[in-house]
Amino acid sequence: MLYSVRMRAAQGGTHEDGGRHISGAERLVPESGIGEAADAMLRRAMNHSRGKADFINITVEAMPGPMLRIPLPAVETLNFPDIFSCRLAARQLLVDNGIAAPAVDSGFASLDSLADSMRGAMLLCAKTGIRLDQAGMRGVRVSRQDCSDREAYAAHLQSLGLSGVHVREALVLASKVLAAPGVAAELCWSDDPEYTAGYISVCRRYIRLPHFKPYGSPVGGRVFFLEPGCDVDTTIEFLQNQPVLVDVR
Ligand code: WAQ
Ligand code: MG
Ligand code: MG
Ligand code: MG
Repeated sequence: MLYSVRMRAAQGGTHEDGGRHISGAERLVPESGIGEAADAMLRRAMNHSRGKADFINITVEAMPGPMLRIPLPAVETLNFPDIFSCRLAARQLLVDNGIAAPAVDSGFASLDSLADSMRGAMLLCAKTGIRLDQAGMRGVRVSRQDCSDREAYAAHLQSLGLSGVHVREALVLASKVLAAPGVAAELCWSDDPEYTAGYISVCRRYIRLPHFKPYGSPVGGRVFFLEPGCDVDTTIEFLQNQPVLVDVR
């Protein structure tokens, strides 16, 4: 049996009371790994570059149901030299893969205009760019996912020349999002001020770009582009609740 261990941390009160989102994390671990996972999350929440958390919620929950196994997408890095060229490349790739230009532009504008971080993602129509979820400033949180084999995953990342917690977590999350019914693509960059990189994922590819925002900016987030006419509730249910293990194959 695996357990979902998840954390959310805020500053200035709880998320529900308008506290500022600092950090979140998601793991699936056996019973023997709960303590270590929770401890790592606690330390991370208390030493975060976005600021010191004064509200930290760690939830531990048994996951009795069957885990869905899904593959990792192919990983590519496009080393464009600045924000303008990275964003232009991301935009073109999304448009080339079926996301309408107004929807892509709406995605960038939605993230750029965030006054503060959301805990979750915005769901936008891939054709019109209109927001489809009702989750407001909370957003839709992708939860109950992890890699199936931590050593194999670390070795895989190392073989790609990648390291660090950002890519490790983002690639697992993006794998689940790509596998979700109704999801066509994702656009993401970090809200951590020292981490300017982001990615788009579409058509089983995870494409990293090093510069989505100026160094020092706390503005980042996630947009999921949904296939027009999909059942939004089914997509949200999968993203939030379906336990998923990502396999390195
Ligand atoms: N579900 C939905 N949205 C989330 C989740 C989640 N589980 N976790 C984070 N977000 C949203 C939320 O709005 C955050 O403010 C935003 O994403 C950024 O989260 O290949 O580190 O954890 O080098 O800061 C991408 C590039 C790193 C990695 C992304 O995001 C690479 C990153 P962060
Ligand atoms: Mg994170
Ligand atoms: Mg899909
Ligand atoms: Mg962050």
